[in-house]
Amino acid sequence: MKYYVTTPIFYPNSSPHIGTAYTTIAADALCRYRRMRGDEVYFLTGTDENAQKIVRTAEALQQSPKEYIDEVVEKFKEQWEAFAVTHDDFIRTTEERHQKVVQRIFQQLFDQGDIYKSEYEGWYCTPCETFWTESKLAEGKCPNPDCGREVELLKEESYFFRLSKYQEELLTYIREHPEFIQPISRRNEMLRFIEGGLEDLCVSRTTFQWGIQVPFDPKHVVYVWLDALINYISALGYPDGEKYKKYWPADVHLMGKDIVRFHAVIWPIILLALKAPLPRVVYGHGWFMSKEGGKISKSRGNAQNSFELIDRYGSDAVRYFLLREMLPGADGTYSEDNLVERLNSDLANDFGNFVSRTLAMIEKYRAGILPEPGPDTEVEREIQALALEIKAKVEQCWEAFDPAGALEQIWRLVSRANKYVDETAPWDLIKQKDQAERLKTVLYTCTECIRLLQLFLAPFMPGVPAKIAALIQHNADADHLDWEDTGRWRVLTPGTQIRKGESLFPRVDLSQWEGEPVTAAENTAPDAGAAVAELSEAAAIPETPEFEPLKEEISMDDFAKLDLRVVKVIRAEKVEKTDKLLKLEVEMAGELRTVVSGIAGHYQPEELIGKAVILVANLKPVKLRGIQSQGMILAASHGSLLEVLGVDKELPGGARVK
Ligand code: ME8
Repeated sequence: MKYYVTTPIFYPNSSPHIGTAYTTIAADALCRYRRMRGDEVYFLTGTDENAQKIVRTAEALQQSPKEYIDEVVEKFKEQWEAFAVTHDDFIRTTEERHQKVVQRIFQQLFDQGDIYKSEYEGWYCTPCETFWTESKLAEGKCPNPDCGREVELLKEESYFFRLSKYQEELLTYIREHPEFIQPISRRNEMLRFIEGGLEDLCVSRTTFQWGIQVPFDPKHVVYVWLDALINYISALGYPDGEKYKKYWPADVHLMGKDIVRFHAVIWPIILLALKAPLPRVVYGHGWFMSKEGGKISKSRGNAQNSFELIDRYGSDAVRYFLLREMLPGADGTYSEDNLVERLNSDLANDFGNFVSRTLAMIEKYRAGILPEPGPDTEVEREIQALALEIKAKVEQCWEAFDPAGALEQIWRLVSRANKYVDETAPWDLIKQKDQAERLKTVLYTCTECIRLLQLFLAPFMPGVPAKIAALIQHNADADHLDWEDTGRWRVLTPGTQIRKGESLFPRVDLSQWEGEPVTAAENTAPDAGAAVAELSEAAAIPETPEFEPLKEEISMDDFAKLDLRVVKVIRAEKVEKTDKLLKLEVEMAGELRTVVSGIAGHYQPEELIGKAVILVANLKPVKLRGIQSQGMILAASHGSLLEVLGVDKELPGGARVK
């Protein structure tokens, strides 16, 4: 059977981190399991490169978008390699093979009347790359509960996609296909959302050029989500590529809950309009949260450097932790303490210890030769039955995209096997002459359990099978394991030379690193939503920003000399032939003033319009690039970060800041 699995294509506006890693590792584990079953798996991941926020981040770093993304994309590829991810393809949406398909689909949808030209007036959240109507905003900000950032008012000529036309067809489809959106909580959420009514979606932009051009109207670029979703078929060579014919529809699109809405509404409607089959399953897992409660993300600065984590604990242990910790329909908690605890208890104590004690006994009692077992007794039959039961349960968990559930099942075998050793006490059996046969059965059975665990754990920890193969001389071709072997019993060949080897998972102690947790993910890519850069035109972006030293003390009178006022930005435009300067027109108690501000690297002019910001109103005017600048806008900056200060409620232009 063919089996097509995808991850989201990630925005390369930040380095990969443990959150983005989760989806890809979960997809990899699923693919590995499916390959063991003999399925013809196709596994796609990639990067989503035509987003506006990419341009902003690149600008803030004074790089061209292409130069910038090429670097970050390399990091993604390195991360997947370090985590032993076995994707078959990595698609980048700046590749021609993708762009062609997007243009073709845009043209077709336009030709058949599903896309039409009109004018968009509404709000755009750049960090989320999402359009919002006024009524959906939360107190004027992005309503996405994880965002809440400023939105920009857009008014531009745009193309629209007739989502509303397909609303009923989509609802019928979802109702008739209970497996389509999973888990059930997300399905219910989506049904409510669609039943609330779909509005046509703005699918083009004219205010910037970065993106895929609308083929028949090149001043427009295609809205990034329409472009991004199409990756799932452009990578297969839609519409007539061999891979498309073979693998589409996808068996599962895996993703975090944040983007289920796009995959459960826009994507199926594109496919309905193209008369192409819909994916079998859209699965939205929860988020990894930090111990303090926030989502793990680059913009919150709580994302650990995953390369450093792998160096410390090994890729298998980090994979195990992530896959074990995310329960279906819930969020997971990430902390290095939890990771160490799981590693020590599950991997070192339970699993690793079972393997070492078994093999050490074979070495000690049987000179390292796997004995010929005597007849199974009730307890061995019970373990065999348990293994069969676990096999069936693990299969069900994989069907339900629940790796944590599968691991929980597998650990029933680990626990039972440890208990078996304790109950049968081989160290006593060796002392009793009439128990020689029994001892052989026990040692053989324990080694059979190691073989079963080698197979069960292979999808989760791809390094484990080869390590075990070296010890028990079985399944040497660790890349071609057969899932059906988990249902067989007494497979190992007696007489095999066993090696005790090193312990599979040595215990670790955080104090090994002097209690220092792994550092935050490298900040090569500041979050675009936080609008970044330097205030002064000449200042370079420091690698590791230092806080500026405090200035000398001043008196209250000195401070009172400053006249700080709230002003409203009425107009904003770039100062020609500069990268850094914006010319702002601001209103203060009915008076208009012109101010030149060095923030163009951090804000698009249109982002500032309507904002209430703070002006040093009694600063002697200066001429900058021939423009008289009447005051200075306040902004806070640190390293490459910069934010203009402002007020966000009802204060009018002219209000005094004291
Ligand atoms: O949304 N916990 O890209 P993105 C779990 N380009 N998963 C997390 C996570 C966390 N804390 N943080 C991120 C985009 N993720 C679009 C997708 S697809 C056609 C376009 C994972 O870089 C999770 O899979 O913001 C989430 O959905 C995805 O990263 C968002 O990645």
